[in-house]
Amino acid sequence: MKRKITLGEFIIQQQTEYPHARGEMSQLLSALMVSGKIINKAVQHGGLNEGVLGASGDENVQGETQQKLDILANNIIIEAFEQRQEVCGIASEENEQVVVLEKKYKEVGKYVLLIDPLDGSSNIDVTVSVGTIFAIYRRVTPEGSEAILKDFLQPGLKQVAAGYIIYGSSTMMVYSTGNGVNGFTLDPSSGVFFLTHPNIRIPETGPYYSVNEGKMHLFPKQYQDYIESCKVPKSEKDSLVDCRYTGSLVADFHRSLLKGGIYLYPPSTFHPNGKLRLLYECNPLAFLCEQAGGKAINGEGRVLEMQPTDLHQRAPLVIGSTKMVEQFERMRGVV
Ligand code: P6P
Repeated sequence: MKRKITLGEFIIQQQTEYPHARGEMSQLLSALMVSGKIINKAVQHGGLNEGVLGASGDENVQGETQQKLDILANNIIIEAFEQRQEVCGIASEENEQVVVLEKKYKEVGKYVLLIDPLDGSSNIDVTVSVGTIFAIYRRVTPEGSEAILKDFLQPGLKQVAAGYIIYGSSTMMVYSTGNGVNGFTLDPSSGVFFLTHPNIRIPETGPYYSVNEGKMHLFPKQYQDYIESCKVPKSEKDSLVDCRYTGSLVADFHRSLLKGGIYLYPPSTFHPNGKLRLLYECNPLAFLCEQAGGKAINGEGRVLEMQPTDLHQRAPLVIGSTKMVEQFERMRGVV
């Protein structure tokens, strides 16, 4: 049987489709692949690595407890790009300000990278899947100058690539450069990512809804009505929709992407704009979801059309199978 193609081979194949490509995007994706392998090793070893698990004792810019692995994953990615010249700056959940990469080379890159280095990290100590989320944009300021905030505060529609690496029962890298979504599974014995999920399409409906029902009483009525509608089949023919919620966005989104379903992080009295960050959580997943034929809204309109005003701003998120998101919209008479 012919072997599956590797992520590296796939990236090169994709590059040949852009005759003028200079290979920078290929190099950038390869750097993320390498970072993912190193982070995967730290995550999979968990408690075996003395002192790697648990909280760091510090808080991130959001005032949330930083896990030691959050900081480790963040450093792994930043260090990977400090050695290269494709990216002129990085914005991270773990850094209050953008990280401007030195002009170590004759020029700095034409791309900026936005990351949640280890989303769901509070789950690590209990061995629940976690993930790295990334978004890539072309800079909007002149090449050669230092990256500035304006390079990062771009609408999600401007993403040139986005994806995630999920560290779960297996480790996968799922990404899109705007021509569909493909998934690659890491073979631990060889350290190679192989194409296992070509051209992923999200089912137009699915068997799961994913939301933290413990906060149901805090949600706006539209969200409460939709969640209740998932529990009451409209008729005998309607299959029941089950609840699945891991508390790890990447894991909950990955399930919806492959099986069909909907994930909701609503606004609430605690989080008037939801808890998830627009730039490095909502936008990259919304890009992937739309590329796979799904829908992603902020409760009002398309996530990708939002004009960011702050690096760490939050946004409500309703994302997944198109028919389920449209059912949510009908609860407010939108569709
Ligand atoms: P809650 C993890 O902190 C995260 O950002 C997402 O990965 C996850 O979906 C969400 O928060 C969980 O938040 O309020 O349900 O615990």
